[in-house]
Amino acid sequence: MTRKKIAILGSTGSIGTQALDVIAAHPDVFEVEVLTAQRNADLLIEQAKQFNPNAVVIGDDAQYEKVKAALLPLHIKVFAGENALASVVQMDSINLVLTALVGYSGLKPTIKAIEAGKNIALANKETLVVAGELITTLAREKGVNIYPVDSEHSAIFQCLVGEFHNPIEKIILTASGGPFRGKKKNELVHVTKTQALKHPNWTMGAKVTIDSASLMNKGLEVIEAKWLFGLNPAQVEVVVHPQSIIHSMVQFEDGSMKAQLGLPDMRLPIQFALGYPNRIKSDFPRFDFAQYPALTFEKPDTETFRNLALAFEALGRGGNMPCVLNAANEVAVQEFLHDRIGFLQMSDIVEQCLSKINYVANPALEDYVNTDKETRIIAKELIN
Ligand code: MN3
Repeated sequence: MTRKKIAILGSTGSIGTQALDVIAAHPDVFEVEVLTAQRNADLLIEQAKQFNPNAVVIGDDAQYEKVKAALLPLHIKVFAGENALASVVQMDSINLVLTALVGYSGLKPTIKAIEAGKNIALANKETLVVAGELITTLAREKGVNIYPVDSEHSAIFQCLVGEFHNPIEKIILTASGGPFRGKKKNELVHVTKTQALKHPNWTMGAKVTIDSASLMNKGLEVIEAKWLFGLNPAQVEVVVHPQSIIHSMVQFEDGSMKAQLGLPDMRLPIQFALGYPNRIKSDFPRFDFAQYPALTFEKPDTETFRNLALAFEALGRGGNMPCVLNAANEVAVQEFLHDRIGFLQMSDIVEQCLSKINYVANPALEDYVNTDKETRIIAKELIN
């Protein structure tokens, strides 16, 4: 059996390191072809020494010499900068590109990889939020498959295996509710980033953890699901399920519903995306019903957590509005992480950007680029 050659964009982040754990456990199935990191040169060097890829890219030019010197004796090619990222994903030898970059930065390299006909394991949900129509159209043209890594979308994908010809009536995305579930607005005015960064169930990067606390993560996932599975907004429902055992559900046209369950462990959806269509034996901890006598469900509180409603609004308006939502949120999260705005202000900024930025009905790539730029400027003005 030939091994799948994987390029990991963002190998030093939470998804990237867990993907390398999966690959290390199955050297007979996978090999690492490319690793890329934005700033963490030390970890990138360490990973390259362990996995011996064909090439690595360090985003930060200033660290190029350091990485090059460290990997020269191993004959690993070293590149630096954004353009290098865009060209390295097109290398002939790559079978699958795992996009684990954070935020908008994932858009261009994902487009380049699809243009080169590479199948994508998509962990960077913002790519589909910003430019879902463009990405999915391009993928269809190029005959490229996009395998979801996000646990909810992986769950839906797993429910759909063997059902691809059967229409979906609706999907139900589950949400943990985050660390502030049950709280009201007046209790959220003064919450700190330390509190927001304590997710009850999942261990993830800072951006997605803040998004989970504000329910923006679920909003972004609603948009991501729309594009991955070709749905109308009305076919996407969100239910709060604090135990994070059911990772999401699909209801078919006969009324039957399928769910995918398991302990919250990102390695499982990562491994499923990398290994598809095969399920690979793992030693991940197994779920035990006796340990969870009560799996509970409740409606999301969109009065308090307005981001989820704002995401549905952006999706309903379409065009460049999801791109506005994403850019405004990326700025808001950064400002919150730097203690410059409060938790509730994040939604204010997103809402105001959605009303201030000009609507573009059928955006091309440059419209997305401009919308992203303009939104970031407006969002920063609103803060200062
Ligand atoms: Mn998720």
